[in-house]
Amino acid sequence: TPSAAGKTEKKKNIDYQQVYNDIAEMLDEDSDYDDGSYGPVLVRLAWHASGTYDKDTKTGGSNGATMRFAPESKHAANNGLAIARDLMEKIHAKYPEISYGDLWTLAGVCAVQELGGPTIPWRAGREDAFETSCTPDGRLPDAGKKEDHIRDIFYRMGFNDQEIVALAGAHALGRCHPDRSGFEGPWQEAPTVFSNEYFKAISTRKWVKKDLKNGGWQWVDKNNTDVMMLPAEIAMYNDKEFKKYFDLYAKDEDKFFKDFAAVFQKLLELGVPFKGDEKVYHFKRTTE
Ligand code: CCH
Repeated sequence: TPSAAGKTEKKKNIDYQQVYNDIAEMLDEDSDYDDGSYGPVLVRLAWHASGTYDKDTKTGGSNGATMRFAPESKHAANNGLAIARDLMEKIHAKYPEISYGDLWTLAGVCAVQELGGPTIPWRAGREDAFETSCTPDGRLPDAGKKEDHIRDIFYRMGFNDQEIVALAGAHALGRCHPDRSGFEGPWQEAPTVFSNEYFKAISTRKWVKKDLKNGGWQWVDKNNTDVMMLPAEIAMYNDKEFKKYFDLYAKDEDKFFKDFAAVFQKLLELGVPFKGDEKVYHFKRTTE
């Protein structure tokens, strides 16, 4: 059962590197799942748990892990994330002291690192809340909308244009599922490797519109119609202010990795009431 919100807890004695290692081991345990890794869906869980933050009301964010509860678990944006939450229950059973917010964000960090991405500094300190803290529907971006909507959503969290584009680079990982978002396919051909390939794809390929069976549409690469871009993404790329950062990260992967590490940590920490004396973890990859 979740611990009461705000309750002062005794110092937890959790080996977070061991938690990381256990999650890492789980990532490729089912070769039939998608492209052979649970990493991408775990990154999406960490992001959707965090991206509900509203800087003005200081509500939402990863702190309460309120996606455990309806109505938030049933928000259309969260379709498919039960898979990720169920995986994390197995880890939680082994480490019952960890808060779900800490666990889900640590899993996002683990997935990015294990799939080849940068080291993401991580701190513990989230406390589980109850369903009364669930955020209203509509706080996460709608992929069918345009760049002004994307700005509204991410400015509400406190990000600027460059940070928004850096975060979007996470779409190097994973794919869209017709039964989750209604869109279909990965953003490029190597969806289990964290890289700047997303930026290379969006900036160098010829994107054409494709109608979908469900009545919607998306962009596909003219030369490989299995890879896709969301309507919101090409709208962003066509925006002058956003475009310069897409082009920057397409040319400079080191810069992307550095900026992504900082902005992903910022995302995962939005609204978390740190006391200031938390240990900052730089988890060791299982391949190191
Ligand atoms: Fe995303 N994302 N995302 N995304 N996302 C989807 C999948 C992933 C948008 C829309 C979608 C971020 C930002 C945005 C991941 C990480 C991040 C899908 C398909 C849609 C639609 C869902 C499905 O069908 O399974 C939009 C719009 C934005 C606005 O900018 C950010 C930020 C991050 C993380 C930093 C990852 C990873 C996936 C793949 C999930 C999987 O299961 O493969």
